[in-house]
Amino acid sequence: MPLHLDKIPTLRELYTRGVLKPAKVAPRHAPRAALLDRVSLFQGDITTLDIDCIVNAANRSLLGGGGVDGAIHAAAGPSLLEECRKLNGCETGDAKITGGHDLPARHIIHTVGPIYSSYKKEEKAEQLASCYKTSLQLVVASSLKHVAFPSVSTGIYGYPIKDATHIALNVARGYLDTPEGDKLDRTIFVVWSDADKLVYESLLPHYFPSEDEGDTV
Ligand code: AR6
Repeated sequence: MPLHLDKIPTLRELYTRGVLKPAKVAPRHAPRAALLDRVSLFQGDITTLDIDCIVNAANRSLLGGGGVDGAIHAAAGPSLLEECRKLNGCETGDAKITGGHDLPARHIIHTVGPIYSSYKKEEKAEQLASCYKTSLQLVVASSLKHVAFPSVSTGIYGYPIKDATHIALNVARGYLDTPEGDKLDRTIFVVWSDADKLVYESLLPHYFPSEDEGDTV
């Protein structure tokens, strides 16, 4: 069943319901009321979202795989693979856009996250940040208004969920604070497991504090 944008709860709704609670320590960013209506957390299948654009956690071939990539190709149908064949792959940290094919979403941005290694933490962190930043830039450059991200690299590619979530939220907050970011109406973080949902719920208030939170660090 396609899920329309107005059924996806915003951070404001999640604060009101008590799902999100103010951070216990001073948040990293100043509260910005407008962002509470423009960011969402959603638990479920990203392929059901009836929005402008969803992001795929792909591999460098862009020719499909397991995890969310497999789910997106299965739901979008074989014509997505045909379009992907023409893209000549994608570098780690970069992103390329296709149509949504049989998905309710109009477009798919395929980004390639790093395969995690604790020996190259900084390089991996830069590559993962680049996935989010490049994808957000591509959304705006394509005049799209909404985007949904899965938790890139944290499944088969093994990136620790807490570190990856800090990177995702930091890049998104930084981008949404720019004039380009102002063009985005909704950025949705999609989680699959309960454990990942808890991580997002605990970290979101540090990057997107509710209006009545105090000083930042
Ligand atoms: N909707 C939302 N999130 C999902 C879905 C879904 N339908 N299915 C899985 N997830 P992963 P990666 C979550 O492994 O780590 C593929 O083979 C999942 O629980 O899909 O970047 C590619 O071709 C996890 O939180 O992506 C690459 O080879 C998150 O999506 C490789 O896996 C990402 O997990 C990429 O690995």
